[in-house]
Amino acid sequence: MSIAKETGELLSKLGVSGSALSGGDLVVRSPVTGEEIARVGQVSGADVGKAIDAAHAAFLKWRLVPAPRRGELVRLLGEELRAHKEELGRLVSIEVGKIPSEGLGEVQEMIDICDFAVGLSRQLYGLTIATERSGHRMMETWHPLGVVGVISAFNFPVAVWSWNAALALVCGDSVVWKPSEKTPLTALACEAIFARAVKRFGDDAPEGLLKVLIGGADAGEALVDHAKVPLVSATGSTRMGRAVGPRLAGRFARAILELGGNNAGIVCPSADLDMALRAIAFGAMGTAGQRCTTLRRLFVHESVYDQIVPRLKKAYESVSVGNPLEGKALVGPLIDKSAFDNMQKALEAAKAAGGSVTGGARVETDHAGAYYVRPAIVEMPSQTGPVLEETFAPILYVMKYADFDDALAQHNAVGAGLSSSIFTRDLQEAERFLSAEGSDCGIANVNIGTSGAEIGGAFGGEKETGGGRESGSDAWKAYMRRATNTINYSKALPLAQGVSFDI
Ligand code: UN1
Repeated sequence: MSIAKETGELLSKLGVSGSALSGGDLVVRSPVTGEEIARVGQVSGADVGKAIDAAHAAFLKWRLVPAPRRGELVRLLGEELRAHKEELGRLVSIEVGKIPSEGLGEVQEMIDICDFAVGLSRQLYGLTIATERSGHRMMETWHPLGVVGVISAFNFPVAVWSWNAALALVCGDSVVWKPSEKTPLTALACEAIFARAVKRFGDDAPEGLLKVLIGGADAGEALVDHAKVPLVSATGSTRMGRAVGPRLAGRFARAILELGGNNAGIVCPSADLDMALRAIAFGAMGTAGQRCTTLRRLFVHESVYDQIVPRLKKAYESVSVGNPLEGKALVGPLIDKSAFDNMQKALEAAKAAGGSVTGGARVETDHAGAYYVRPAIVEMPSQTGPVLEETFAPILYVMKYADFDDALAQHNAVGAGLSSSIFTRDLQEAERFLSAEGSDCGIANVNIGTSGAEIGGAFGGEKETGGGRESGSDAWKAYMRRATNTINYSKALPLAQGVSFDI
């Protein structure tokens, strides 16, 4: 069966009508073969305003539905995702080129955040705070915020939406989602799955709780600039964040920015090298290097360099690269030609800076429009040139270090600050890496890789990664507004700070 035909069948099973897949002007291709799999329609500027108005009207009703009842909708969404995990996971593999376990893993991440949000729907706690005045009580209340705009990237086309949507919905918000132009089909599938959950939920789910905007940058800009959108959660490049952040700040809207990563690991003298090898291989080559958490830089202590780097090179030479829909490849395709070109440019620049490259060549297939590459490992004399930038492709830069403090300084000496790892069995090194003078990233791990975070923790990073936090822990607070309430149940009116004002 052709990929286009299979895509149509999967989408029909998921509830997307065939008519949505043809006749539009956005051409959708599968990176697996480069072939066209659909043509979908795109929104115009006026459509964006209408969608936001509808979502705002939905918000006005939804905010009055008790939070645990809102949680019931997300519970149903989780059930629908469980029931359609196979189809949606396969569609992710078709549209993004992920290997089957990663396509399914992405859907599992959606199910997990739904479970998390259902529990959260009964735990949107505020504090009761000691007041300095007698006969008074002070507390805080968390209220729904409004329409939440979600802008997502191609590489996690459905999970990142679900982190935002599951939290926003239990928090009493509605959602307007602008997925990547490269992945509209998985977004349409999510819209249909959500509609099923809404139908089962019943009448108190207002129409317009979720609006999906298939369109280009102009649709994203209209969402970012709209006065009725108090929060935009945007995932993508640092370049995109530099455009979005100031526009949101200009109208005092909130931003959750989850931007580029240039994640590093440090392999210390006491590291369990077998474990480190596996973690590095998955972190650097998994998802063909197209995770924002992908391991891109590795600092290896000189005493273990010759033990681990040759083994890593072997793993790079032998890892199976190929069609993720057939067979057992561990590395699928790059998303498109421009990703391939950027990878080649970075490798050229690395060579010019004295790097020694293993891998990186195109893996030829029968499909001229598909871009498979051998992951590249590059031994660098120092951290310069392309090592300082995120290239969204499977390139791992390896550098030797002698002094732990120096490795730590190098580790932190890049613009991005998303994820980081240390491989050590030395307690002092591990704790220093996690301490205030250690890794400056939003995620810092010991003896596991940089990628593949669980949903229970807050996800995001510092510096040029944008500072936002999504998913677990108390990330929900960004999706609500906090009111501090002081109640006087006395018969007097004492003023705070001992001020007297007797009229
Ligand atoms: C992303 O690449 O934008 O930690 C998200 C991970 C995944 C999420 C990645 N749970 O790698």
